[in-house]
Amino acid sequence: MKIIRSVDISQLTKLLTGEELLEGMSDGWRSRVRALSKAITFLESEPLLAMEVLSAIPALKSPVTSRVIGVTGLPGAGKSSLTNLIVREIRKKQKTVAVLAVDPSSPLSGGAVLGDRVRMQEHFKDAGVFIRSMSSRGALGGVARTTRSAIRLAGVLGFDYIIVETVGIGQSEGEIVELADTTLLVLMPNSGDEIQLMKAGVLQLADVYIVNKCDLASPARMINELHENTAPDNPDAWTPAVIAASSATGEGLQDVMHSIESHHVFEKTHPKGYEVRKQRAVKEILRALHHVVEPDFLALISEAEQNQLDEVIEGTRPALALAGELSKKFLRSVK
Ligand SMILES: Nc1nc2c(ncn2[C@@H]2O[C@H](COP(=O)(O)OP(=O)(O)OP(=O)(O)O)[C@@H](O)[C@H]2O)c(=O)[nH]1
Ligand SMILES: [Mg+2]
Repeated sequence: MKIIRSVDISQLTKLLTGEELLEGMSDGWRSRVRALSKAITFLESEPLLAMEVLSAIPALKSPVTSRVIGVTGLPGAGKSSLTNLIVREIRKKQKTVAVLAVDPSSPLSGGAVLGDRVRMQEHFKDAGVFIRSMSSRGALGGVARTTRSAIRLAGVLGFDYIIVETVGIGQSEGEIVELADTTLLVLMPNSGDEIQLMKAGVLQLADVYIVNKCDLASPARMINELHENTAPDNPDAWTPAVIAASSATGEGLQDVMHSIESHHVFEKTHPKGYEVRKQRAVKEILRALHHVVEPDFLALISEAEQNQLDEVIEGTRPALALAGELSKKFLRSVK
């Protein structure tokens, strides 16, 4: 497949939809999965082309029905171990699942990636499970752009679930909330740092809070703190689930599965759920708009008078003022 660098979009589409098989492959599904993996490699190396590829893939015009579940939390909280168990439950119901493990750290560390391999190895041979580690490699637009594109591509294959594991608490978690239909935050008992964050309101982002490793320490204090700090102000809004769990013993797993399902039903049927999905869509469109016009605006900025740029650099002209002028220029040019 020659999609690395020179993008043959129509071929990529055929490979992803199974209309064409990869050379030497006879199994349609496995060929599609391999094509997906190659396409993600391409996205990682050429994130700026992602939008172009995505908007050109006709299959994307058909509805993408995969449910996207974000799993986030600090390093070592047990995200991969828990994901492994969730994948097992999904497979018991004969549903398919793609796992995208996003490592925002240096591609050289490889720590989390290795962890994913070990933690999820029981599923590597299962054709109904696609597991892929992704590194952001300092990509322009960050983890979010590549991940978002990878989710869309996996959606073309029609996975029932797409699980996105990301390390973080705070900023990157904000990103995952925008990408996922349901976000799980995996915490550890007795983590003073996390309790501090919670008090600062940083944690009011997830839909399901999981205090993992409760086989090692009592989760009681953390659970109480979570109940106190995550209750919504609006009684109509989704009340986040707070669950004590252990990926070592399987405790709490059924509650996690149940909460994922309840949250899905809430988003699909409750008026507030509609609001949340609408806000997510608006944000996604805004981001997409940004990506669409970015090349034109970069060109405009490079064409701007040197003295105008210098004024912004020196702080004598607000960037916002120049941006206003450039956008007027842009609008005149399209008229
Ligand atoms: N005792 C106990 N150990 C656990 C539990 N969950 C995970 N672990 C262990 O904690 C370590 C980290 O687990 P991972 O699942 O790799 O955690 P992670 O959040 O995916 O880690 P990163 O991807 O590196 O951020 C591993 O040694 C696991 O075996 C648990 O519930 N109980
Ligand atoms: Mg992990």
